[in-house]
Amino acid sequence: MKETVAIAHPNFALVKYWGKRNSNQNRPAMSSISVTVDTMISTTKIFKNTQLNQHQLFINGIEESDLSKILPPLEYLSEFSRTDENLVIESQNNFPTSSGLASSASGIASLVTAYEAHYDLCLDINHKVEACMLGSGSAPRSLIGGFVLMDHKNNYRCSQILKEPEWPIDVLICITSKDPKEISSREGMEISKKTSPIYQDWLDINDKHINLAMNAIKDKDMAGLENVTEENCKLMHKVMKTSNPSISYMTDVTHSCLAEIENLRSSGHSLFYTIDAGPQVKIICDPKSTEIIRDTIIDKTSVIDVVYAGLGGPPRIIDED
Ligand code: 2P0
Repeated sequence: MKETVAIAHPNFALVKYWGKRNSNQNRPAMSSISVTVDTMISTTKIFKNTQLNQHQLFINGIEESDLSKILPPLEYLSEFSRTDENLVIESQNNFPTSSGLASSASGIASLVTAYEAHYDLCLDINHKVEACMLGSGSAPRSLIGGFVLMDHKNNYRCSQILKEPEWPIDVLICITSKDPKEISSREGMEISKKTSPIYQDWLDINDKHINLAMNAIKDKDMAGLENVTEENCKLMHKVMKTSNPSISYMTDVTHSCLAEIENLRSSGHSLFYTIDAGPQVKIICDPKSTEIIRDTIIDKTSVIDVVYAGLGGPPRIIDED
């Protein structure tokens, strides 16, 4: 039986998406900019389901009953493959799932990539963006390597700002907890959109943050990218906090990582952070400082682990027969 296996990497947003324009089709209300990382990987195998008359999804070997993130992309893609074949989808992550490490982005991007190859489709990037977005608003960014822009004013066009070797920076992912988050991003975004008094400010500042980050990345300006990334991150977490009910994904360990980042910065190291819908801290740094940053965070905080990554490339097929 034909099986197709694809891999994709997660991406971490420097200018973030938090809030949908349209919940039905899962369309973000703002543009975002991300980095794709290399050592973290979702591996997705697909093959025809001969046992059941429905799709089945297994994540890390356990069957998932909630198919709400994969059915819309599969329905969209079936218009290109012209088949209603049911699939078994087996997805593995080499990192914690559903804990703020963008597993849905890399999971969906690897599924769309596997599907395209499985049915010999030649989809253009805009169709792949659409398929990914129907699954997860951050997933289209994982279709591209390096620094990526997803432009909501241009039909969510995704483009590469810099290729991964053009500005070699490192990403250290401080794992502060492996527990799945209590409020999903999807629920949290809807709560913030409906209740945060500063949600409109968050929407209004998006253009400015996108422009600042675009210029900083093109100029390889670490200090400029630090300013806009941290300002954008702080504002998103303020939007979450001012929501009703108030949403907070950070823990004491998250805060202790932030304190060490300030200390390292005061000692002259070039680094900055971002935090998503989870307690993990992502540190972006000059490779010259990677080792000392990693050692310091491990020595001075109670992190479970610090995962090292460089910038990663686009998804790819690793096995087809
Ligand atoms: C981002 N996050 O831009 C932001 C920052 C989390 C915080 O996109 O509902 O899994 O599937 O579109 O993409 C995580 O949310 O949400 C996310 P859905 P998604 O990376």
